[in-house]
Amino acid sequence: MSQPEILIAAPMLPVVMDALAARFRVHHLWEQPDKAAFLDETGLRIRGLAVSTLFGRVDAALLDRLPGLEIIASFGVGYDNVDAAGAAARGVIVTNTPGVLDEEVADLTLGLLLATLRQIPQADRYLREGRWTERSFPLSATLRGRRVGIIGLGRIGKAVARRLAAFDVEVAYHGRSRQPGAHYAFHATAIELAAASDVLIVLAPGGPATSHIVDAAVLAALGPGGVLVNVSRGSLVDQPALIAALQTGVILAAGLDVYDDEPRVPAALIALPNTVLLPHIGSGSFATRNAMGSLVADNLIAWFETGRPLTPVAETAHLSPAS
Ligand code: 8YV
Repeated sequence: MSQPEILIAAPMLPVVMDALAARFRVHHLWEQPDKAAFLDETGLRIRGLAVSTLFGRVDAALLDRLPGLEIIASFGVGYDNVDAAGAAARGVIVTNTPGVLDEEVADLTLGLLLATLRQIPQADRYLREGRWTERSFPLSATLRGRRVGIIGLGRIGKAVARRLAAFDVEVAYHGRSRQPGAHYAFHATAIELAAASDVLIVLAPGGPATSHIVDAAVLAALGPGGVLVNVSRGSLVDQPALIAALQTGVILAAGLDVYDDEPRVPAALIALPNTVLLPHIGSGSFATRNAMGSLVADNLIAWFETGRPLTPVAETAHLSPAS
């Protein structure tokens, strides 16, 4: 039997490319000089699509060009880059990479929180600039005694909450619903959580349902000593409102790994001394990115070998045969 044809939309890690090339007839979309002509000629035969957020959005226009598509394997736990509802309506399965990055992102979240509160990058710059010899680095804020609110108590949120327990701070959360079994205080709205917190950590998925869940009012409720940490998606925070809040002392500081229009970060955010800004590195270790890449390849392999994807997203889970 001929090998299924797979389209890789944008360059991916060798662990994905090699695994797919070994089992499938693979096409590289980014190498096509005339993408429209390539899709006209080959689109009909493509049965699997591998994508990462580097590619941009998998939308109806692309799905229209791939009428024989059975599965989209997306790199990352967040899949707001894929029109999953549109895929489901066409009977196309979407998979993501949950589970393999939770601890890594949780580690980074704690690192970013501490870096923001204790001004670790600022202190490093201070030393390198030779300023320590002039005078001691100014005193910083602290994690001690802070109440931490988590927006989105999913797998990563729970991994962050577990770590925070070791830091001996109070944890509460907001999410779509109260989670049975979670012993942290639940708040029905983001604004109530912010009002009851000194640190707000944003960990919910992106997409229209959570767009600007942290807006000017939530930042005002967090208050002048408050710290915002966002490691999920830029879309959850009203970025201009955040910049204004940081400029005017509505909140104390922010630690960000994600932005509205990555990799472009507003100059106003960069100019602020009370921000720690990371270039979306939450899952970015060799080991974790390779584990995510393997799961992308394994989803495609499992689908074409057994008819069962490993980690379909909720919108398309019903399309997988029951096990
Ligand atoms: C990746 C992420 O950086 O998993 C996610 O949702 O945002 C990150 O782990 C991203 O998917 C890389 O493309």
